[in-house]
Amino acid sequence: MSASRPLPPAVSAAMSRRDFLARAASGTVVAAMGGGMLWVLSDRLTREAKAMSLADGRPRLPPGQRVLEALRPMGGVPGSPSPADVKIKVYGEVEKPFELDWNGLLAEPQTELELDVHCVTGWSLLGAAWKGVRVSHLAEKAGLKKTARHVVFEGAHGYTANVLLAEALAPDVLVAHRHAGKPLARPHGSPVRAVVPGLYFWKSTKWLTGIKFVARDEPGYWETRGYHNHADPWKEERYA
Ligand SMILES: Nc1nc2c(c(=O)[nH]1)N[C@H]1C(S)=C(S)[C@@H](COP(=O)(O)O)O[C@H]1N2
Ligand SMILES: [Mo]
Repeated sequence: MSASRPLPPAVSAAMSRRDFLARAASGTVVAAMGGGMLWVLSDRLTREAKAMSLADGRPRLPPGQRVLEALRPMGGVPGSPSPADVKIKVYGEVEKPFELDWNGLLAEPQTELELDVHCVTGWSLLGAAWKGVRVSHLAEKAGLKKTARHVVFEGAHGYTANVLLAEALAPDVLVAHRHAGKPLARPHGSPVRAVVPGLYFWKSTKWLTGIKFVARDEPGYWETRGYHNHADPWKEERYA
């Protein structure tokens, strides 16, 4: 929606005319509504990101993406919100499978990173803080077998997402419990989610219950429903 077009009534109710004009003047546009909330894509942030490159030369913003100002909840069936119910199985092609509860997760070495995430629906959130434990650390702790080739991130109610082992072991792949300086919000996977910033965001399983290392690939929830098995945003691997 362009900033110069009149707003639908529900949108004008959610954002005052003054706020809207200020946003329009600063180069942001109203993007979408969901659950009575307004999500704002920023033309200015999108322009700025388009001028940036990653260390390896790829553009910072993958093709076909626009920059969102804050994380947008994309749905899914939540698991228990209680830290007391956290139980993350680390298992499969490993010598020493184990389970992490909430205190166990917090007792592992913590990593804080500013990451970019890219949703297949076309929004990206750049440089927000995420805190948690590296998947590579958990793999090492479990004694990864040479037979492991893929990782399945398992969530509540049977949600799964598959990631190539080498990509899951990248240093920016986290089992995260904090975002933007706060505990994860409920719609974003509280208490614990995976964050796999190199791939479209559906790979980042919320309400995480398991990390399964497998020898043979196991396409997950969206990968068996028409989405690309790999999901590289820079190759626009959106749909199969
Ligand atoms: N357990 C679980 N994890 C999930 C999903 C889900 O439905 N269930 N949806 C995925 C999809 S499609 C996206 S785009 C992201 C959205 O994360 P967000 O709601 O924090 O933006 O979570 C992913 N992780
Ligand atoms: Mo999604």
